[in-house]
Amino acid sequence: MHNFTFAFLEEQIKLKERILILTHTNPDGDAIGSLMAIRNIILEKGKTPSIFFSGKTSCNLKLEEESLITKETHYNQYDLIIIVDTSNPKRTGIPIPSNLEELPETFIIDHHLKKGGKIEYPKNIYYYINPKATATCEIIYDLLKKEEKFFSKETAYYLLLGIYTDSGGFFHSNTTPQLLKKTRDLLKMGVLFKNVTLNAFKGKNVRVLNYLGEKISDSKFNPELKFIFNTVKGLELAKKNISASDISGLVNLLNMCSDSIFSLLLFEENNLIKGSFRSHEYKKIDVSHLSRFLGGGGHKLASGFEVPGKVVETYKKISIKN
Ligand SMILES: [Mn+2]
Repeated sequence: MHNFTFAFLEEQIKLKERILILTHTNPDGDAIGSLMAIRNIILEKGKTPSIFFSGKTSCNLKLEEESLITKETHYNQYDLIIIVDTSNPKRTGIPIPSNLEELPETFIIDHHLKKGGKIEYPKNIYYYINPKATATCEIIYDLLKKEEKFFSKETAYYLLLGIYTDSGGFFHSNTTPQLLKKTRDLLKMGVLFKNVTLNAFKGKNVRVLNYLGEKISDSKFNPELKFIFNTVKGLELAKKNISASDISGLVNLLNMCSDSIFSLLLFEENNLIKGSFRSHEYKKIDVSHLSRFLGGGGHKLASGFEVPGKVVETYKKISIKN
């Protein structure tokens, strides 16, 4: 689903002077990779765009990248905005007007579908959304290749960072033969694979490993519905000086269980519960149905939702107290 070509985006970049690139808060490897890839592409055209993101990142950010972030910023300081890896401008961490028409010309490149799967944007917002793509970086790669655009080795590095992290290091079922072919092409450009893997996943310290161990050993299995789950509380993490991104792989670790058809992790903080579901292709369940039922969204094998309240667990039941 798209209403622009890369050539059109390039034209707009040429015409505009004040360009801002945004991504979702707590950016992952694909968010950072796609943001930096677009930044490089614009730099190579002789313009210096501003970049902004907020929160903690789950990939190892180089200090150089962190130092590039624009501090406080407002949309009316720009005449072109590019948003990557989220189709919801409100998830970018900058104040967004309730009427999106007030935004300057904005381009969205993403692989997530909004709740309900509908795309409704005013005319000043152009979108390129492909929910079949493994990563936003894969979409950018496809756009560049399709329109035969040149891109540098540095851009290729960032594209591979996003592809590698959003496929779980080629471990998740979204690792398609086409994705591996694209990876081969990027590596052929001279990208060092060890740099990608080093920057993609943080090493875990003893404190974090012990905590993950605790959460695996006291995870619960529901024998009737055949799912494995656990709850993590923000306060508990703060006491142990562990960040939410340190344990972002926990739901995948629970999903290693072959007795369950899916794993569920509930993260409770400030009277808000964020739930994550994971499954595997062989388990034959579409967890996006579950998260949609709870007002969220996502993919067949990885989805999530948010509900206000606190988790109340009893032996047989998990309920939510407001
Ligand atoms: Mn992504």
